[in-house]
This record gives sequence, C-alpha cells and structure tokens, in this order.
Amino acid sequence: MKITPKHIEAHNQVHWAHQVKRLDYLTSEINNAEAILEKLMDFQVAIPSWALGTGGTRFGRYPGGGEPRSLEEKIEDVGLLHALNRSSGAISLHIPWDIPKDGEAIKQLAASQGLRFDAVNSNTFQDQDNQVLSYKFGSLQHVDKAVRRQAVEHNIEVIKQGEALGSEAITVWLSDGSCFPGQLNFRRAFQNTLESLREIYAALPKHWKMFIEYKAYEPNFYSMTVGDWGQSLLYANKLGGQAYTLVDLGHHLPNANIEQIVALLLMEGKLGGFHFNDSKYGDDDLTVGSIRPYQLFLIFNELVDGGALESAIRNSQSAISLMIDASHNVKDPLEDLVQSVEAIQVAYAQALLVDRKALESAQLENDAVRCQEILQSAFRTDVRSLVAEARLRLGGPLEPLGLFREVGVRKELIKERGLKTLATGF
Ligand code: PSV
Ligand code: MN
Repeated sequence: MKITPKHIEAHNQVHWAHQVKRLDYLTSEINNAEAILEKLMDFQVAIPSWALGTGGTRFGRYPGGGEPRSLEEKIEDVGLLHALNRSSGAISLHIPWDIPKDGEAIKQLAASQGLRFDAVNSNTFQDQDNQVLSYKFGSLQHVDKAVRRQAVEHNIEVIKQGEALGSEAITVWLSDGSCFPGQLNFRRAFQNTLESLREIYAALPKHWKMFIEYKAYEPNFYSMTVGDWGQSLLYANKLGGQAYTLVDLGHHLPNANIEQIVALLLMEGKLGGFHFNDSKYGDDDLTVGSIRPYQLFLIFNELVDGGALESAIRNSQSAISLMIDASHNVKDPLEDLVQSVEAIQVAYAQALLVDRKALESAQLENDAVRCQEILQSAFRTDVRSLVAEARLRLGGPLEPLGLFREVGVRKELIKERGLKTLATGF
C-alpha cells in the first residue's frame, strides 16, 4: 500500500480554497507565521514499533485488521504515516519484540521510506520463552547477581542491535520494584540498580545517550525502583554526561505538575526526551492531547522557553528525543497516531505564539491575571492552518485523516495482510 503524490495532489485541490481562507485569517492575526512555519517543517516525532497494532487491556483486545505482521510491515506503516504527515520520520524499536534479522536490509528499507531509527528500548519487564532466569522479582535491582547480569547483558545486546541500525540512544524502562512493604530493601535495590546501570553505561558508544524512564506504579504497586523524576535524575547524575531522564506523560501520580518537572530537567541539562500520550487516571496511553491539551501546551511552552526545540540544537547531541508511546484499544492505530502527531504540532505552534517578553514583564510585576491572559490567548488560537501549511510545503496532504479514509488505507492493508493479523508488542 502506497500513498502517491497523485493521491495527495487530488486531495489538496479539494481542500485548497478552505486552506487559503483560514491561513489568510491567521496570518493577519499573528506576526510570526513564517518563523513558526519553518520550525514546524523542521519538527519530527518518532513512532514506536509497538504502537502499530491494536492495544488491549487485561480484559481483552479487539483487533481491527491489517496489522503489521513483521518488522518490515511496521516500517511500511510508519512510512505511510510519514507520507501522511511528513513529521514521523523516525521509528523506535523495542527488543525483543522487534529483532532485525538483517540490520543492513532493515536500515535500507527504512531509509527508502525516509525513516531513521530513534532510541532502542530494552525489555527486562517480561520473561521471554528462551530465558534462563526470571524477572518476576526484578531485573537490574534483583537480589541475585546472576539475574542482574542477564539483564545487563540484554541491554548491551540491545545497544549492539541499535548501533547496527544507526540509533544513538537506549531507553531503559524498568518495572523493578515491590508489591508489598518490607519485600524490598530500598537502598539495596537502588544500589544494585545503579551498579547494573553503570555496566550498561560503560558499553555505550561515545556518541550515544542513555534515557532512564521513570514510572510511579504498575506493574509493581508498592514501590518502583525508578519511580519518579527525582530517582531517575539521581541515577542519571551518578552515571554521567551521557545519561538523561525520560519523561513519559502517563507515568506520574495524579495531578503532578509535569511542565515544572520539564522546566527543571531542562535547566539541569538532563531532559533526555519524552514519551507522549494522554491519560485521565494513570498510564492510560491515550491519544496525545485527547484529555489534557492545555497541559500539553504548557509542556511545550517550557520547551520553547528553555530553547529545547531550536533546530540548531535539534540536530546536535543535545537534541531531546520526542516519541509517542500510546496504545490504541478502540481506534485505528494509524489514525490515532495521525491525531497524536498533529496534537503535538498544534501545542508546539501555540507555544511559539506566546509573547515571552510580555509574559516576563507580567511575571516581574506579579500580574497573575495578565500572565494567564498571555498564555491562554496563545492556547486559544486555532493554529491548525499553520500545521497544515507546513505539511503542504513538505509535499503532504492538507487533511491527513481525510486522505487516509479517502484512499481506504486500512481496507487496502486488510486486503494485503488479512483480517486476523497480530502485531508483536503489548
Ligand atoms: C512502560 O509503561 C512504557 O511506558 C515503557 O516506555 C515501555 O517501554 C513501553 O511503555 C511499552 O511497554
Ligand atoms: Mn514509555
């Protein structure tokens, strides 16, 4: 299945007049449209290889058909997404859910779709069929050194797989922790984890980063050994300059002020990147921007304020990694991802609209009313025509979701792959 320039051209003709009208109006209202457009055109969000199939809960799973059956087909799906939005030019692999059999061939296939490989992810939160020792009571924290060694070796293997693909970072997310008070000695668990992370860190190529992802609870419910940004930052600081904290929006206790966490990590030079999603209660893994779009905007406001997304910085070692980490229980995964990427672009464009000088003077005058007005006037601006214009300039469609349905992408994928296919991952 391919989305061709002909599909896009025909689609854009239909939507052209509406786009001209809404963009004209917006550019008459704001004074930095061109600068925002340039930034949007530079902006890419990575797609996880595990988000291309239907997700599920422990109560069940309702696949929609045409799911990718192999890593090659997952790459094809991210290629389709990138053709639709021009902003999903990277893929993040989870190993061993996706092990490239022939690294060079996979790299070439991805490049042919305009994709590169983002961070690779290790998995010591599940036992694999051929695994000798179990992670039931943790991996890098385990009381048994042999289990820790096995988990360290897996991470080193993941780094090697990533190197072959041109990745430049590993994300370590641990489910390690405990379910009951007294089950674990917190300090021993921390020290064991630190020692294990040090061994993995020592195997990092010099230009690589290590992202340490935290999570407040689940699957462990009493303690998590990397449970919050403070703990992640402790590990990252002790490990050294190549280690960073990774913020997954769904991994906080209720009502946490994520934008403040982001601001401080950025200030410390320790913000490695994001796993974007949205949630109402916990790690709900819902479409980005579907529940709390204002929070997303406030996070981007901090990123813009801290200069984290400047293109010059984005192409350098200090670039932060931006990725989606969501699960799709009721939506078509590709449609959900189109919505998520667009929500991120909207939040970024709105953050670029904030009058920073005016905000700073209002802050210095303790004018809380004016501060709110400045932020909310940016947040309430409809910037969708700018996002569409950036996509258009990159050769994409004005309405990617509309095109997805007009072309019948899912129907075609079902025809090619079948109705009862199953993607690896959760
Ligand atoms: C854990 O909940 C997580 O956010 C980690 O990033 C995992 O790698 C991913 O989800 C998939 O399980
Ligand atoms: Mn995550």
